Amino acid sequence: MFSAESIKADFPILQRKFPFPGAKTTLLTYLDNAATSQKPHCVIQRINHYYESQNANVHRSIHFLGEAATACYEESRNRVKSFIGAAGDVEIIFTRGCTEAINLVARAWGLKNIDAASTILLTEMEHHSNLVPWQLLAKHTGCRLEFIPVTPEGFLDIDHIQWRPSIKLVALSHMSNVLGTINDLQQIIAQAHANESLVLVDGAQGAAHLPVNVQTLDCDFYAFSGHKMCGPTGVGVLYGKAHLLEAMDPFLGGGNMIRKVAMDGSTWNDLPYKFEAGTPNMAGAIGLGEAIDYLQRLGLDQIHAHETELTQYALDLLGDVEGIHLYGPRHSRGGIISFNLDGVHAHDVAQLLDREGVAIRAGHHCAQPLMNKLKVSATARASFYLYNTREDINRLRNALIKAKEFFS
Ligand code: 7TS
Repeated sequence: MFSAESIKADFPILQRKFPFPGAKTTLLTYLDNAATSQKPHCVIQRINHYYESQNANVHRSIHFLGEAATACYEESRNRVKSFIGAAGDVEIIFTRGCTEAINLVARAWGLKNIDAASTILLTEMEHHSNLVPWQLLAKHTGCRLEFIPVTPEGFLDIDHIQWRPSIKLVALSHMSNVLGTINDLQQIIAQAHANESLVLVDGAQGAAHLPVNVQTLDCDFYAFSGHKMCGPTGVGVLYGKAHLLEAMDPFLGGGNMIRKVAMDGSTWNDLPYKFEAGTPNMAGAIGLGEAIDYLQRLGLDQIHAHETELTQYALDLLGDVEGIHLYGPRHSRGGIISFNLDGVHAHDVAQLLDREGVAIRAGHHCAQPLMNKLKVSATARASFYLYNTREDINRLRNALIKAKEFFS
């Protein structure tokens, strides 16, 4: 039986009481999971254990610890492979995070395959991490960027796409970090492939919350971050189909990514090492492996079902608050709710909620083009994860009512 209440007990930070001015000393209601998730005890312990008994550099030292660290690091890669259903370990590249993974593709694939006659298709709901790397590539190559519009309901207007051979790549988010929309990847990928375009999925808000199988989806690249899925910061993943990664040049140069180096040139290591220059974040990758194990024990289907149920509860409860404007669709969405209160700036809402021990984010959420589309400068945003409960949503609502009274 999935119980968010007992899952909460696995997270030390959610067991602490903090002194909030409006709510006295109390537990925190953490609703900023789209920014980063909290970490369960087992992940914190795993990282401690690594540093206390296994720490050495990987892929180079044949001593006992060197081999132990390498085995743990590679085992984590294998867990990531199974987690997203990749065909092989060579398709899993450890990066610093989702942002770096997307930049890797924009550089290493983009510079080789994109020119001034090419178009890259993005969407109006992208996070800056899946927009700016393509703008940088456009500066280098002169390629065109086009955007799939977002409908007033918060869905992608796929019928609007004019497919043509110049569209070489579609890069889109799995789930919007503002609207919560879960995009219909299957449909877009089928259309893109019929047009011989590749597809990169920004899975920063996907892999943490939904079951993902990259082979069933048939996406060409899938990028995500460890810290949004109970893992540590500073580690993320780029999945790429092996034949695409093979054909790409390296992104960063240095140790580990080479086979032979001479004064006048170098050759590259095999996958995945070709894309892992320098000493990697070993503790991070191993911590991510533990986080994946934790999520799999609970079940991604169950986590997704829990968040869907919680989101419907929250949409109903918040929808009744006078003067609230909720963004995003009513269905096909995950646990991210952006909103504004009439006459109150989103930052003031977040600040007043913070006094009550309710942590949300306010701002543009690194999606300024989408804010322009919504004709707002900022929204308040509550985002849920596996440990959130109906009681958390009740606290959110009560704190919102208090904030409204304060401003009226
Ligand atoms: N893509 C999406 C859809 C995201 O939501 C984020 C982070 C990123 C990419 C970048 O991930 P990173 O781990 O490399 O930074 N989103 C947010 C957010 O919504 N609030 O803080 C970070």
